[in-house]
Amino acid sequence: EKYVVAVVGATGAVGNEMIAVLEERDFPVERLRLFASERSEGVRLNFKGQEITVETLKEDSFQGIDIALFSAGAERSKIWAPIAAKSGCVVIDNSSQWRMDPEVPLVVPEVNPHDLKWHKGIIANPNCSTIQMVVALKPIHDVAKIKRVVVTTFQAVSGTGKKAMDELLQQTVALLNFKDIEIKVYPHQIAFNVLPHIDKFLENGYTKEEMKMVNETKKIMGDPSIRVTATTVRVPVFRGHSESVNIETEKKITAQEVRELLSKAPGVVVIDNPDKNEYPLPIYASGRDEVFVGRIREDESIENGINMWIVSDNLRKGAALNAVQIAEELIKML
Ligand code: A2P
Ligand code: 11C
Repeated sequence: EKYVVAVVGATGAVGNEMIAVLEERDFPVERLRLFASERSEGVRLNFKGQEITVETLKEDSFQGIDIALFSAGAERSKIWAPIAAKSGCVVIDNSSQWRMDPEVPLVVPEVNPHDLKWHKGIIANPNCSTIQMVVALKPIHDVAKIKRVVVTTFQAVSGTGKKAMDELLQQTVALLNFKDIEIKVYPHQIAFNVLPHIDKFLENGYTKEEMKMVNETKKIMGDPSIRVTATTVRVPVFRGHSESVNIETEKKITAQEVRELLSKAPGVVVIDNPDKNEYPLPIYASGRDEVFVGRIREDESIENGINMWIVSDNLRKGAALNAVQIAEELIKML
């Protein structure tokens, strides 16, 4: 069987990747429809050697569409996802709009595929930094029960979108040519800098990105008792989020046991040979599907603790790939 699939936000950083992932994985697409803003009306994008014209959204756009992958921002998802779902289409939404809604499953197929069963037309794709972390945490949680997670992230500019990738490039070129830079996307220069600030600040002093990691982790893992605290940081990297993750477990688990466990875990690749200077790096994770884990070692400051370094392509597993994997699980259930 084949399906009519739509990508909403097709011209964006994630949307582009969604089209590529659908093609690469040979998702059974009968027809692909592409949507973006008026700015992109008439733009043609390639899918399997065919040119597809980008359309703008209208009330009846979703009629006849089976599955819609949304990545056009939370505001657009708020308006259009319910309209799409009403038309009988299943929405897989990459924005933050519906993630914490109790009526909406928040799914990482390696972690909680069972939650797909209770969807009511909208399924949420988690935040990129959360996805790569829970893929690595779940196998450990199942064996040793995670009590607490302390995470610091090093996030690529592609997480912000295309404009931020352009800004990093332009600032870098300008600075290397002793020219003035333009600062538009972030509150400060991003080239040759590190910003301890992703998304808006909230009243508790954390950023929205940090609280997404806290709240989404509990929902995906299905365990509100896991305590999570996060510091999220933007770094001048184009693609691939890196994370320093410290966990405390109820049961003792050794670094070697974690290495063995994660070596067998779906979607995970362990790269952990410090004697050869081998550990996960965003430049190698870029364009890849897996979550890479290394620097696995015991936290010597507590009884049952593990430190590790987790890297994955934020546009792939962090967004487009996870969304397409959800679609693959869905059609298996039909
Ligand atoms: P457009 O390219 O026409 O602006 P990114 O996160 O990389 O910035 O991409 C955002 C995506 O969301 C783009 O594809 C963008 O289209 C799309 N988008 C923005 N506003 C709308 C809208 N009102 N309706 C549909 N798509 C939109
Ligand atoms: C970033 N994690 O790297 C963000 C991007 O909630 O989907 C994704 C924001 C979200 O900037």
